[in-house]
Amino acid sequence: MIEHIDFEALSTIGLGEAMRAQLACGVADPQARPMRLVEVQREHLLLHDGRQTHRARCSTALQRDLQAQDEALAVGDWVLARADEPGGCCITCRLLPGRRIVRRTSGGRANDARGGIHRQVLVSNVDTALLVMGLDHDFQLRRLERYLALVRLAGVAAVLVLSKADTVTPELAARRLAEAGEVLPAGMPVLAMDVRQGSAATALAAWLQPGQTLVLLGSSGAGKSTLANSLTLAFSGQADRDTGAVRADDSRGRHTTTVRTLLPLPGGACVIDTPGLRALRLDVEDADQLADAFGDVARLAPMCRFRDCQHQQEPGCAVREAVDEPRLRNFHKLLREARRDSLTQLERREQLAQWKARGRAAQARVRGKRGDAA
Ligand SMILES: Nc1nc2c(ncn2[C@@H]2O[C@H](COP(=O)(O)OP(=O)(O)O)[C@@H](O)[C@H]2O)c(=O)[nH]1
Ligand SMILES: [Mg+2]
Ligand SMILES: [Zn+2]
Repeated sequence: MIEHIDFEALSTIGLGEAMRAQLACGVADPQARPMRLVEVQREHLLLHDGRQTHRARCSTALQRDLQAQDEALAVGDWVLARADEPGGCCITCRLLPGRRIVRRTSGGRANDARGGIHRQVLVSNVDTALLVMGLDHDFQLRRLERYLALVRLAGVAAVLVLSKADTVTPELAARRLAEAGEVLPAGMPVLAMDVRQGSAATALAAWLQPGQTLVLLGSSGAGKSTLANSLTLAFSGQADRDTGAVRADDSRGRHTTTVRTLLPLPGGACVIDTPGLRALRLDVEDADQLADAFGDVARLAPMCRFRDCQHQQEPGCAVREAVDEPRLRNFHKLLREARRDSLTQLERREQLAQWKARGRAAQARVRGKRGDAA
């Protein structure tokens, strides 16, 4: 069935080597064609076959399979789809995904089989994450650390793009560049730029090779959609913003990104634009999993006096001695969040009772003091 696969068309929507090899081995449903999920909409899914987009639904069997694994289709997934109702498709199979960026959600009930912990795949089959952060008031190291941990957990390469370089003085830009450098893993590239300019594409050319998929992550207003637009314009040479990156028929308005959308760039790479994430909980259980994003903590920990040092109050803590306090606080915060998610319902109730008891004790102390003063 390989002869029916249009590899050339698929290469325009980010078909990489691994997925090409998977397809070349033969597909499970010979009546279906490989396509890429470019957007999850309320009523249906949007697929791209390399030439055009198709509305699609998920087959009941696939839906059931995915649900049983606490899985769902995500933007960037490669799927097999058959022609369905006129103009529509039915997805019958998902190809084994490569690197995925995952966050935790607490949508489920605490007493369900997974203790209320659910994972949401934000994007699938991504090669590089562009972490976009403004050099203006958007600049926030603690948020950057969170995004860094998110992508390093996924094993996805990251590039820090500091946008709005044109809105700050060169001195401030240089200072913030240096500050960001302090929290980045060694060797991670950083670029400062005005992302509205065509030169943004030149600066990012190394990551925009054909077959590559990039995802834009960062807070709302950071410049992600603007960058996506600049990349599309640079490659197509078209001055019309409505082609490609921003759809003319988008009733939501062009400046508010509300869903994740995969945009094929004319150069052969793809970029997934995302809305800012309000709740970004990491999918981790223990400190070891944060080692990649907090390399300094991981490196220093063996030098603490106690082998099980938590880097909190213990004497002889090498981490507390050397790591900036706000950074270490953030490390603890990310861990605490993850552990709170991992608590069973019973543990959560016990924790709540403890907090209440502590609150009552504190109130009693205050009342006692007032009594003394009177
Ligand atoms: N001056 C300047 N403005 C920018 C830059 N990047 C984004 N903006 C502006 O910031 C606003 C938010 O950008 P947008 O791309 O919608 O942010 P998003 O929420 O991350 O997608 C828009 O008005 C952009 O024109 C930049 O590098 N320089
Ligand atoms: Mg946007
Ligand atoms: Zn320690």
